[in-house]
Amino acid sequence: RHQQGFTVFFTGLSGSGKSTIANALMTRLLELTGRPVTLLDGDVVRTHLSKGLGFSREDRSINVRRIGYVASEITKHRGIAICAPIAPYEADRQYNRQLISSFGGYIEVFVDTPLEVCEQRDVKGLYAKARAGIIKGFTGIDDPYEPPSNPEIVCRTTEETVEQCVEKILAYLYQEGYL
Ligand code: GGZ
Repeated sequence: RHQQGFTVFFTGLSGSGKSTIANALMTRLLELTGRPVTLLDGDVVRTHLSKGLGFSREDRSINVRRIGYVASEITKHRGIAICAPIAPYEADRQYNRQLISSFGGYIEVFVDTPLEVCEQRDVKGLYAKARAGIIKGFTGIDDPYEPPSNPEIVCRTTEETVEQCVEKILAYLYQEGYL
């Protein structure tokens, strides 16, 4: 069978839970499909693919579009890509959506965790540094996050567990014929 490739593109604030859900989704997709799954996570991308880029509007845009380009190649060759950058700008997400959709599925997942919750969690202590002015231009504090206007799926991590978010995404993928 020649199944279509697809990309699950997570977007949300730092500490929203993107990486956690993305990793759990990858595990489930590997179990269920046996197909190759490529995870393009923020940290790994910025140490390799986007090494040297910072967090200006321009650099974030380049970073997010590079991720989109790699995901589009994977999707074109019938693979499965999972991306999990903040991707704060609607224009970059729309650009990726158009590019990836021309080769296969594009499923945008908005991890809609309120800023207050991300800040309370502050797993890496970055929000505290941003509040103290040690980090400048931190998303949600003194840099913008434009919420997606047309995501396929919204995950509310204050109301749903990681497993429930993953099951919701899998149900959508079955429903749309990607699995
Ligand atoms: C936002 C920053 C910043 C600034 C460093 N703003 O919790 P993390 O650490 O692992 O997730 C954040 C990550 C964001 O990188 P992305 O490539 O996902 O961002 S974007 O899509 O906007 O290009 C955070 C860390 O990098 N980090 N400085 N100023 N996050």
